[in-house]
Amino acid sequence: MAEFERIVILTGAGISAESGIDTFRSAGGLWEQHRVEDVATPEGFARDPHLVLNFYDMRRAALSKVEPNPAHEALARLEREFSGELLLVTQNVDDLHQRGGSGKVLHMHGELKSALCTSCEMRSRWEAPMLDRPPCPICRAPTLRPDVVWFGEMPYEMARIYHALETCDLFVSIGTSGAVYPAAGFVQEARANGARTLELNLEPSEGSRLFHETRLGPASQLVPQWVDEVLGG
Ligand code: BJW
Repeated sequence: MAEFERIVILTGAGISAESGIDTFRSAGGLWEQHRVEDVATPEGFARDPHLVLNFYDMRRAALSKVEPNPAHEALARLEREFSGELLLVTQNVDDLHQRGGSGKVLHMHGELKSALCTSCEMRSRWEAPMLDRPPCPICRAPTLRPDVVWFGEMPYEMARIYHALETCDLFVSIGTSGAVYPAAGFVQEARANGARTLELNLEPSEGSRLFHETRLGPASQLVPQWVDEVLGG
């Protein structure tokens, strides 16, 4: 593979699928059992906070039962050994990139292990349930919600991401369906600025035709192979 100096990687639910975390849009996936409007919108939370807090409490608790897979570990190796600039952006709210060894991960859709206080708007590291409405560690108000980005809300760190997309020479999308914006538009943004674009996915995503190259297969195989190529190993 040609030498690259600035790489942006976007990951989605597919990278964690082989660790045992359901994707959203597969049959039997996370949305299959829930209406998106009920559990992933501010309106759904306002309507039924109990349902939403319980949904996220269960997903947070389930993190202790899963482990990073070779795809997460390969991206951590890339971070350690790549001599250029690397930005790892994930849409995932799990912590498997960090536990796989990545030190710098930008969680554009938030994190299960973070709480957002709707009173003081501060974010706090959070591992416990929220269903019993515990107080905010900062302002003490019982108004915590999951620190995740729901439909209609602004994802985190967009300025930093768009700046990296404008200047990267390689954009790689791993295990995401390309169904949710703004992440689904990153490939066009990078391409418009001259980057090479590569998709690694189990099956073609909605935006596959937008990439210069698509490789199909499980992330646990494709990602370590690609990292070996980049590192010349
Ligand atoms: C494997 C594999 C294996 C399986 N190996 N691969 C019309 C046009 C444009 C935009 C909009 C529009 N109408 C509405 C919007 C905006 C809306 C949106 O995109 N809606 C769409 C439905 C069209 N977006 C928003 O509201 C966003 N905010 C926003 O736009 O703000 C305004 C703004 C303006 C300008 C700039 C910036 C912003 C917010 C979106 C928030 C999404 N939140 C969620 C929930 C997070 C919390 C939680 O986890 O509960 O994020 S929704 C859900 O989807 C979650 C995911 O991060 C996200 C993406 O899902 P992902 O990761 O792609 O998973 P799947 O399941 O879809 O796909 C899995 C993939 O893995 C598949 O491709 C498989 O093939 C693959 N796979 N096994 C490799 N082993």
